[in-house]
Amino acid sequence: MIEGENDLMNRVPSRPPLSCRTSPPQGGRAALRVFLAAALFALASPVQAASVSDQFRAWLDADLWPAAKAQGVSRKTFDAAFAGVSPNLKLPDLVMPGEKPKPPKKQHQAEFGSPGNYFAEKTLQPVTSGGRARVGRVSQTLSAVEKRYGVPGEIVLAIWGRESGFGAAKIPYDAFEVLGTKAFMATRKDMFRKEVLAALTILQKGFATRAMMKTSWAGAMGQPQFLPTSFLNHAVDADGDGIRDIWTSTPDTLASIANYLKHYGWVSGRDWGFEVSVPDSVSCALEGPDRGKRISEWASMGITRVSGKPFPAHEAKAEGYLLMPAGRAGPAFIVTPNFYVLKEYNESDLYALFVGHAADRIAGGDRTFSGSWGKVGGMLRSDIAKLQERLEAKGYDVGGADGLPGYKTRRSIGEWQAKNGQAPTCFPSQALVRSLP
Ligand SMILES: [Ca+2]
Repeated sequence: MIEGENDLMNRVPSRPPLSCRTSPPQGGRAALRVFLAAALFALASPVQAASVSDQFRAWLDADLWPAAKAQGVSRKTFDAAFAGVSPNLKLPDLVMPGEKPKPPKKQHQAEFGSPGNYFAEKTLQPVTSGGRARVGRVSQTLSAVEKRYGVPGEIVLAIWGRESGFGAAKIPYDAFEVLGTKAFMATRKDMFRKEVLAALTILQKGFATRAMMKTSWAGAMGQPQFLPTSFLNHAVDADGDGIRDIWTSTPDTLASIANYLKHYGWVSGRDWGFEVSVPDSVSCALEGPDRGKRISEWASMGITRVSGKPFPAHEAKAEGYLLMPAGRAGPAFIVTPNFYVLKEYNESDLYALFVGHAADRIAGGDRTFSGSWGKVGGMLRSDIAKLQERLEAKGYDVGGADGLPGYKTRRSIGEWQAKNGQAPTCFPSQALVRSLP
């Protein structure tokens, strides 16, 4: 069991969703709204656009500067960081000054969308074949990293590939433009305020130059896609040049990813998890990191590995957790505490599963899941939120009615279905929205 694991963390990414990190999401209504607002500012109302910029400048001086100063940032550093910076109104998830934030109706984060799309071969292949191609090239670094941090090389490669295409992804934004805009006017501005202050600390302490500090549109920096607080806490200098260079150094990037996982409790010697068959006699409502059992107990309930092999002996006597990301409409897994460590990198079951699965393929050759994903994940967030509210009204814990179907929502659905004489599916559906009073 991971300390502090809860459904809020389960369903709200602690970091920006990586599928959206290198380019703004296409077609998201919120993004479109912001884009239109930005276009309106630019075309029809230059005075208003100027006024947002003026308000940003006033906020920098009156609000952010005192906070930065209090943590040891000099005026010179502060001014250098924000020289020439004005709010970037094209970034998604912004709230115009004077407006109220609106919860998104549509699901535009791939991490919480259709699992079938998320695990498409065209998405997996570049990570797995790219990872295999690099095993030889960076073998010395990988074995040093494995030895020092206890994290398997293929896990580090899978994250590197997923986050930045092994450093090939364009990460073109200025950290202070993105983080400054978001701290000023994003839906999660408190979180970004901490991040922009951390970015100022990085600059003040000379850990990186402003020119180096490039981010995705979501403010995540460099090849491991670290937010500035993660950089301060987890980045390491592995090539010995004295700089924690997560932008251009491969050894620093790989060691920093492994160090991050180690800090979050990666258990050396344990797997991340195994795909399994779950008989109908075992309820899908048993899933979740707070319902762990010895893996041998899960096996005695009739759960078997799809490979036909038994669970490794050292795993069988340790704790494991049932994971069914699409309920009965998709593959099932017994995962270890390391699965939840991967979720610390991005709070989504599908993300952690992608990394574990890609790592298995890098190490052991391409294979697909034995179970197939049903047509799930296409519902509107607003409809899932409606379902969650109805379950909450009946006393079920769904981890907050946020429209994201995390394990608390999935198993509450299963429990309600069982209680009402239905075969548990443990996943939201339109039929459930209609039938659940
Ligand atoms: Ca270095």
